[in-house]
Amino acid sequence: MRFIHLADVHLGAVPDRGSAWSSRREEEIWETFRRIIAGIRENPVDLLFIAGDLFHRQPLIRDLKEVNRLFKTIPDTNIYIIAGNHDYIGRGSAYKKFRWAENVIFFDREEIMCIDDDKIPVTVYGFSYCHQEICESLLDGICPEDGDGYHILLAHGGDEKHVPIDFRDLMSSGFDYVALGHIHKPHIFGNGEMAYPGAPEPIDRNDTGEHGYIEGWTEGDTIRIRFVPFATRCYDIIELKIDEDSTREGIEEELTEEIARRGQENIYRVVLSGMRSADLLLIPEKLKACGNIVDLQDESRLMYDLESLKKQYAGTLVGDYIRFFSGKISDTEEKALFYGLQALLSTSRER
Ligand SMILES: [Mn+2]
Repeated sequence: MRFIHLADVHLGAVPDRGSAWSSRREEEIWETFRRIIAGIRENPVDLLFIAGDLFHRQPLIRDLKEVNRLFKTIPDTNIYIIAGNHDYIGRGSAYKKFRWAENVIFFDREEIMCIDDDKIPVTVYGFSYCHQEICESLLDGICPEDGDGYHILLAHGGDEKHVPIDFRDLMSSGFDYVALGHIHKPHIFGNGEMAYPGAPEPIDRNDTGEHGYIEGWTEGDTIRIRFVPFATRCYDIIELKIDEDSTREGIEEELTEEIARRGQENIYRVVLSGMRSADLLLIPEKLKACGNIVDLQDESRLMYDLESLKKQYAGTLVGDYIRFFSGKISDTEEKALFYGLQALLSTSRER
């Protein structure tokens, strides 16, 4: 038996709204989903699990028609779907009256149901969201029913407002596999008894690292899984260290090279750190043009000539402040000194 476990596809999401790559990313989320289905068409699996948030928001009928059309192209795969907190089955939800293809099993209730597969000895358990939040620990004390075959649970959540989960309990609850959804970062528990596949494509700037899906198969009595990286691009953080010799052109060049090295297609958050001299003038727009940069954070501190400042500001608060830190100081104290100076000097200048 082989299966694929997906979650948090978030079809319809528009990542980094307002940026140059935003609409392309919207398409890529759909394309990656289509690529996964195409992969199943070429190399069929018995089961496909979609553990919630297939859609970023309430799906329209036409969205359901499109995924259903894709599901029809893999008739040998039974597809089990639960709705998550983003695509919950709210009042008037298109999910309610939709007629799925024969190979699709949609859990339409906010209570745990269990369904025996019609082809292979597998029982699938699951529940959907009918509300945006479920604060109740719906999974506490859950265990599989008696019966042969594999018992697989689909569940969406794991935080305070979305079905709090005691992961240790759930892992040892007796299911052969627990297919989770909701957390966008992939995570495999224990020896693979339970996993979050994460979002197949990262949805926002916090979804750093690899993204893809989980592939599973049976070996005798046990289920084995592996994470399959599949995303078109990733979010990454670049830290640029600045020192007193840094120049604007040098920093831009360094950033351009680093982006080329890590992947031009990826989307970056850039953090500037270190000490910069007073004559370094950075142009944020120029730095942002070095690649797909969603955020530029300047945490660098101005380098001060303490001796001359001390003389210049003798007898004032600034002078006293520098004197307070004189002698040997720790890294933290040095930070405090420079941050404090930056604040004091900028306010004294404003006056
Ligand atoms: Mn979710």
